Amino acid sequence: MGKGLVTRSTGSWYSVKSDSGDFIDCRIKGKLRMKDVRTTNPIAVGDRVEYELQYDETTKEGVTGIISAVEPRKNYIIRKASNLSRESQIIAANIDQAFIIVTVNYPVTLPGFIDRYLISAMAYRIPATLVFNKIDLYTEKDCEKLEEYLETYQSIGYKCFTVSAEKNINIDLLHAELHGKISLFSGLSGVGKSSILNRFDPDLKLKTGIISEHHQQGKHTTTFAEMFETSDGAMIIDTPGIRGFGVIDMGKAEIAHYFPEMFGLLDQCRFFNCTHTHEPGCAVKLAAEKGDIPATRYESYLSLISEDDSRYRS
Ligand SMILES: Nc1nc2c(ncn2[C@@H]2O[C@H](COP(=O)(O)OP(=O)(O)O)[C@@H](O)[C@H]2O)c(=O)[nH]1
Ligand SMILES: [Mg+2]
Ligand SMILES: [Zn+2]
Repeated sequence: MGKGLVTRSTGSWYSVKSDSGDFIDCRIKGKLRMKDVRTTNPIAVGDRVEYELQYDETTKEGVTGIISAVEPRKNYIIRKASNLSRESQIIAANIDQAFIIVTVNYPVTLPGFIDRYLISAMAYRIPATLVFNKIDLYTEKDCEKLEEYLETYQSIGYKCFTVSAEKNINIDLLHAELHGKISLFSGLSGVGKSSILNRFDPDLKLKTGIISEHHQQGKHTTTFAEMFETSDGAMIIDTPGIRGFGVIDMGKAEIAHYFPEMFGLLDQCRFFNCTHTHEPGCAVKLAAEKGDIPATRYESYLSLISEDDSRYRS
């Protein structure tokens, strides 16, 4: 029996890095599959597992593993398996920190997208950092937008990096945050996630370019998270094709708790069950009107709370 870390999964096969450093292709013991019927995958990238080696003539080496147990998770993130599905897919487990890669332009990342990500990370208690990439391309107008973003998110307390993968600007500062940790990298397709990873470690040789990913999305292929380890021991989970993750069981009343700039005001609202949308004596609304809460953040809040989505309990 051995122990290791799941670095990749394709649904039925899992790549496990054993504690002695070998990669072993593993499948799951049938009984394990049954444990949690509401998730489509019982094991995800980032899971620590126990496996038994067995002879398997279908592979070249003749040895594969059977995963027999999963260690308890520190955390995990999920998304609905599909729009209509009640099942959820575990995207990744045991995440130390999350990075959202943002481009002010090329492509445009909207505040609503950023905020949804930050709120989800906060709900999972995963510290999140913003990385603005492609600063080498920004026009004067893009730079103004960037300054607005930085002001908004830094004032709330989020750490921000401004980088260029193309020109290798500030990539080393970002890299220094990653040593010895499992970090989640997310963002829209084309923002430069793979390009940044290649800068961390050129040996990764990840494919870059928007076109191939567009192509993939068009085909509705299921995409899975994958963990990459850089030569200096940073473990990074890339989530290609996964636009975001959500908290499936978040109640609407909880949402304001995950906006740090609102949290301290909540007990000052006149009504204990204030939704911070229209009520008189609402401290959040007042702060938004005064500009103490950035306008885009309050808009994101209103949009999240008005969403008629089965992901939220009402
Ligand atoms: N000019 C410029 N282009 C970049 C930068 N980072 C990535 N790109 C380009 O943007 C495209 C998408 O990058 P990729 O890493 O594949 O994005 P991903 O989909 O997030 O993995 C590629 O053509 C990259 O060469 C950057 O900092 N500056
Ligand atoms: Mg990529
Ligand atoms: Zn209120």
